[in-house]
Amino acid sequence: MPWTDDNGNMRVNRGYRVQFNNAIGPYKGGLRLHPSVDLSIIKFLGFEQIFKNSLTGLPIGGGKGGSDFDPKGKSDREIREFCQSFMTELYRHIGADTDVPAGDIGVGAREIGYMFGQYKRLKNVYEGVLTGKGLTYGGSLARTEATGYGLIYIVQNMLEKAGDGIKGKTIAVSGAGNVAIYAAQKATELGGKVVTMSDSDGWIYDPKGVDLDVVKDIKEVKRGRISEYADRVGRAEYHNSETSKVWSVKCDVALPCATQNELDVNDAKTLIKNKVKAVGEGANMPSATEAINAFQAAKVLFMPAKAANAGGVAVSALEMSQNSQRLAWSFDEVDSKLKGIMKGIFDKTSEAAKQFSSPDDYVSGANIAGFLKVAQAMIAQGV
Ligand code: NDP
Ligand code: 2IT
Repeated sequence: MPWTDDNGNMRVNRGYRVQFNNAIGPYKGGLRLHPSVDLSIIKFLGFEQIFKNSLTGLPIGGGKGGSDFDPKGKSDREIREFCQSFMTELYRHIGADTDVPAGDIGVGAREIGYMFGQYKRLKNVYEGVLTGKGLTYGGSLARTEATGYGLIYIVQNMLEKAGDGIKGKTIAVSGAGNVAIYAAQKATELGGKVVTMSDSDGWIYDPKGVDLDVVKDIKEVKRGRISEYADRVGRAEYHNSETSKVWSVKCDVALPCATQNELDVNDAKTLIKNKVKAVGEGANMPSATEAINAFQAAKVLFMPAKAANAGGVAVSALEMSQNSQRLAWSFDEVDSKLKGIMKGIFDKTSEAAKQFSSPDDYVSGANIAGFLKVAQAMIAQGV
């Protein structure tokens, strides 16, 4: 995708869309803008998305896309031109009944807006071809909050089954983007204390609980760095990511919400030594396989990404429904549907865990419950 930077130089980036499986509905999944993006990353995300989307119980297939374009430090004009160029290629492959992209790392309402405008310009159709849209043109209330809220709802379900809950827990969150911020917000609302957040440069520790108004101002308004939190909140510490990670902090619940492979086996060992009770994956595949094995061996409750972060795509599917009906539901209506969907995912995952593995093995439970529906649909359709 060609675009021009603010100095008038022509730049070219590579874009991807992997349409992985449409047995149960149109391809559905986010678009990621990050310099690390390549075909391999988009394929693993698309593969996970198939089973995550199946778990939601809603009619959505699996896909993923993105580009190695780096949005950091770009002007609004550069972002707009890049997004328009991306859609100039992508529009011929997508559609409300074919493939419905959304946001992911580096793609929020601003980018979706520019892409939606370009799609409409090229196709002359007003349809729900993208989700995560702004509220003035077909977006759903609670989509912004959905992934983070959904994560906390399912972690709460998991803790409740073990006779416990979020209330009173000390929580370590990584990331400071869309998923991290709204997970921290709901966890705080339910009486938890979130003591860490991070970005790729470093992390903050706030012993009194992170002030989310400050984080939102830094990240959502100023598009700044998490280090600014420690400048603004005197009691907080800032640590460089080269020397340590949020997982070194003692916590009851750990919520990796930044990116893949951000929690390795040594981090898992530290968390276990510090008596972590539960881990919920807000990001996609943030924990290394050996880390997951260590958590399960130590009887730490572990909810894998495809179940834990499915609230985002679930509300995306609700946005598609609202667009098709040409209606807009209230925040409470969407939020209560989200809560029900996360409970449904928890129940399906627990049930499959009990039937095919052991009761607390949510990793096998989510894989098997997600897979069975897709496999049955594929066989029924004559594969
Ligand atoms: P955002 O772009 O809003 O935030 C990403 C956060 O993670 C930032 O704090 C970013 O820091 C950090 N991060 C990203 N890449 C890296 C990296 N390579 N190393 C260290 N830190 C990194 O993205 P989201 O919050 O939307 O996404 C976070 C995770 O959640 C991803 O794994 C995504 O796939 C997953 N997810 C997102 C959903 C959604 O609805 N948005 C739904 C389900 C899953 P920095 O600013 O320094 O890059
Ligand atoms: O990983 C994910 O589930 C997302 N980035 C959200 C996808 C979507 O279509 O809302």
